[in-house]
Amino acid sequence: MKRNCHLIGAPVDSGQRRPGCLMGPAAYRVAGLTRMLGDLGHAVEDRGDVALPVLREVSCANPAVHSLAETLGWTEALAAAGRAALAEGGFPIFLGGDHSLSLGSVAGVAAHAQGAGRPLFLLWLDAHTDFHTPLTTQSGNLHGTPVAYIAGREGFEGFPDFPAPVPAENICLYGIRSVDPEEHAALQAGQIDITDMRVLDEYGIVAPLRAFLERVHTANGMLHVSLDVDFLDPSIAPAVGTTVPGGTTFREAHLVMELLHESGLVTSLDLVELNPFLDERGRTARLMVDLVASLMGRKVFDRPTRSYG
Ligand code: HAR
Ligand code: MN
Ligand code: MN
Ligand code: MN
Repeated sequence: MKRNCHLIGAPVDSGQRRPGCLMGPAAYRVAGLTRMLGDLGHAVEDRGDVALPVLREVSCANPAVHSLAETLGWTEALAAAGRAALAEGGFPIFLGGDHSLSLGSVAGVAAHAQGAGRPLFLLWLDAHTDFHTPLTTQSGNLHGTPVAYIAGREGFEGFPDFPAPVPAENICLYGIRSVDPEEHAALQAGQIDITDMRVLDEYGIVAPLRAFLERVHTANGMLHVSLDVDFLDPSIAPAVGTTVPGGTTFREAHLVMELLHESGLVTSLDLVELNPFLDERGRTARLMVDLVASLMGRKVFDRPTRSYG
């Protein structure tokens, strides 16, 4: 399926404290993202980088939280950009930027899905569950909160109400291996599907993903994929501020992308947490671009498309 890709630069670095993520969109462009998509036969519209709007004054009951106003500004601007891309029939690809950008990208996608009367599903490829609220985070880094916002947890005072929170059974957290106690308690109490590395070690990278994709297919859902660089093992993807050992391998990650392509179900994508300042000669940026290539249809041999369900 040929797509009309809308590249949406999101030079967000307010969701954590280490400078560098704001260079992410530029690194993806330098690594050849646009050319690669064109070579695969897709149309590409590079919408440039989203600009941060004028900030409001806001405060948070948790004194650890920092850069709240900036994060809110990004949330609103990126939600509008994502919603507009989908309304035009585009396939939005958000070039981050730290993971707090998903507060906005997924809000925009959810607003569109609600208008289209389709259920939204979320595949979160990450070492972390990002299930804090602004009230539970100890680090104060809001990149650790988007899944809670998307799932409709309380504690996001000052944020726009999330349009049509995504039900727990439509969320799949994949590759998880770092969870804080407050997140753990909240996730234990809920129904979100947590495919942690323990599950992937035992069942392999394919079976749990196929089961999730089958549910998306059956429901005629839209599927947003959020790819955090730290989903990958640090040995192949060093350019991220929050490395956690024991991540997915090169082949596992490509296989995930290939299965997603074959499913034909993905309708929007985030690329997050790339910090080019921490990279080694661009290798992480290039790996991320290659993974997007697999997601968008690059393969060694063409085989008949599989259907799920
Ligand atoms: N859970 C930790 C915190 O809240 C680390 C969160 C790190 N998040 C990301 N994105 N890098 O997954 O501070
Ligand atoms: Mn267009
Ligand atoms: Mn993350
Ligand atoms: Mn992470």
